Amino acid sequence: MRNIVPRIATIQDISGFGRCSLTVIMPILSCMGAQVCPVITAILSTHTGGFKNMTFTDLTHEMEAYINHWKSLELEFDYIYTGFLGNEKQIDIVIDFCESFKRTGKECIVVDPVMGDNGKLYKTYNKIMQEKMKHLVAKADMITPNLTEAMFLLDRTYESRAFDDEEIKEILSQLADMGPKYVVITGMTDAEGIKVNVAYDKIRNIFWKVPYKEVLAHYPGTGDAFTSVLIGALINGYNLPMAIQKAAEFISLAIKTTYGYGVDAKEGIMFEKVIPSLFKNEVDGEYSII
Ligand code: PXL
Repeated sequence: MRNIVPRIATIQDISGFGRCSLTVIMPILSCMGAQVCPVITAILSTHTGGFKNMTFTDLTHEMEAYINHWKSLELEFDYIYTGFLGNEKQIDIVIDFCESFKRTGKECIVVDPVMGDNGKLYKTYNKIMQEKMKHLVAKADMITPNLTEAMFLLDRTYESRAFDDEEIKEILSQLADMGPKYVVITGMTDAEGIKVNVAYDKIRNIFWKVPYKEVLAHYPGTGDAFTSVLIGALINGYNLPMAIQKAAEFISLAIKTTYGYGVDAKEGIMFEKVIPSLFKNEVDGEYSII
């Protein structure tokens, strides 16, 4: 870490209402002790997950000058974190950003390839973006796809089923072959029917399986919260499986809390209610090498 306060550039949209992208990422990472510097790709009145008549202001044309200013300031980042991207030009800009700001080789580029869920691509995603995302993944040190995104990146058919350890390892290795040193896939089910987040550390050649308790309620923005807590935990010195566990615990707690209040799921997880849990160091639960 080169900056006194770890510095993260994050390239994301801001959706004013509905708790996703920057409105989730910035508070979580600030609480975990990072300085968050956003490159804003678009301004939406809400996320795209179900509110009628949302507004969308595309900022693609502003991004180049914005980033050029940062280049002239010779800013250095410890982490570069990218999420939801709105069009193929933005993916090119992000690839250029990663190349320009990877100055010492110590920076960690985290790509959350936000493309879809439950076996389907988001409506904003097309084939060209799906192909370009593979180039961005090749630049990443770490990727955090869900199972749907993992399958799209590998051009495999999505199947909502259990996977045995050998299949899990094969999927993780194939993604690591695309470039990243660390691969984390969320939301898989293992051969025993247990919900697991899984990971591969290519440097140490270790595969991890980190079980979590499934909460049967779906909210937008949970992927953004997961990757933010994961990065925050890594910055705070957690190892990879413990960082995954911390992120999963935070999401379960936030979902359980939100579910209890019975508010409309479109409003996202009430992470504000559980922010204090980020400050405790211990994580519970098991994880194993597979
Ligand atoms: O949480 C990912 C995300 C980010 N940004 C926007 C979205 C979504 C998911 O739906 O709609 C605008």
